[in-house]
Amino acid sequence: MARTAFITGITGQDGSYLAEFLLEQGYAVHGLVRRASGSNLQRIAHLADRVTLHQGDLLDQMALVRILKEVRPGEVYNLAAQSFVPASWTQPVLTSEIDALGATRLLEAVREVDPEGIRFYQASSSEMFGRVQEEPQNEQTPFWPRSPYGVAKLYAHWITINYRESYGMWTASGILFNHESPRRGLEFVTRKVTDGAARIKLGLADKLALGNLDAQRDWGFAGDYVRAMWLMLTADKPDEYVIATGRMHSVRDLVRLAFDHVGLNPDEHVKSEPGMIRPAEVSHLCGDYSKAQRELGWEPTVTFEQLIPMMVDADLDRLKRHGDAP
Ligand code: NAP
Ligand code: G4F
Repeated sequence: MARTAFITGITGQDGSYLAEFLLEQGYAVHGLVRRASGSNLQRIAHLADRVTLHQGDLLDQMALVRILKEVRPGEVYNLAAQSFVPASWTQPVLTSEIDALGATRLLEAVREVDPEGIRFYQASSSEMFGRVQEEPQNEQTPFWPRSPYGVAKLYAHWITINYRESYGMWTASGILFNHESPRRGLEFVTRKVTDGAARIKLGLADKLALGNLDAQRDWGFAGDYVRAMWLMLTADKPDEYVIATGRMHSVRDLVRLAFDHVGLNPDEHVKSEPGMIRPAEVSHLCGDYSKAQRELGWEPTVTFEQLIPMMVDADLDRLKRHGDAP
């Protein structure tokens, strides 16, 4: 019989790649979708007849219990979140409700429905390291989150560990560093830059306003990172793992690579706006993924130098075919 997985956040970047990956492994894939007045299914439109969607919300405890009773999954991947860091300053309470308490609601649903049979994955984040306490960051590095988002994710990270320690539940958590793809939301910096470079190349725009160009991140490819989630949930024991590339680049490097790829000089188009600097910045992040490599056999396959041109090409292609549509 096919193994059954339930994914919250299936309509997001990672959810769409994870659904594809699990279908390839022969899983029956179910996902949680929020009711919206317009479609939020673009990223999984190509999977429409292969996944089963359930309407619900991480804010709605009863719905989560009802859906788990109906689906009876062996694996639950909690990817749903308000995932945009700046929005966590303008909507801190909502961010906490979804990203922090949402994890507790889902863990409670698992505990109610099948605490021994369900394996649980929590999407933790390198944003929890915030003001970093050592270089590079590994599973033992102390946390110092710098945004309401980071604080909420840290709560979810610890409640995931706590349910393992309190109830013996099979709960794992991946501390994932930034990962990107052509499906990345347009407000995140990689996609903003690749979309911006493509627009300027095609004459649809002339300027691109960014925030802190000196910030540095460890950027990997989302397709690689969802494979790590599955390796964690199918491992012999539940644990925490850093997933990263171990290489760090600045936003300035990112801009240079994207604009070089389309033969443009960024100095003529890109500027840093003081108003776009965050109230508290995470200046740099770089992950040590050696535990995942050793215990899960995971390593990244796509480099930053491959990732960014791939995203620029996808944006050029989309803009040529559909103009301004996302
Ligand atoms: P994303 O593209 O922003 O997707 C977020 C998903 O969560 C969407 O499917 C969204 O649904 C759903 N969602 C939001 N609020 C919800 C709610 N109240 N109830 C149910 N679903 C809700 O994020 P992503 O990049 O795929 O990231 C996946 C997860 O990994 C997130 O938890 C994120 O915080 C975490 N993470 C991401 C990265 C990264 O670099 N991408 C790194 C570390 C950790 P709609 O489509 O309806 O909005
Ligand atoms: O792309 P970003 O918005 O990603 P950020 O804040 O690192 O968060 C992402 O990665 C986390 C993992 O560490 C996830 F947990 C989280 O859900 C999300 O996926 O910004 C990256 C850096 C920041 O330092 C920001 O200040 O780029 C800098 N930046 C400079 N100009 C900008 C811009 N970021 C955005 N979004 N837009 C700008 O114009």
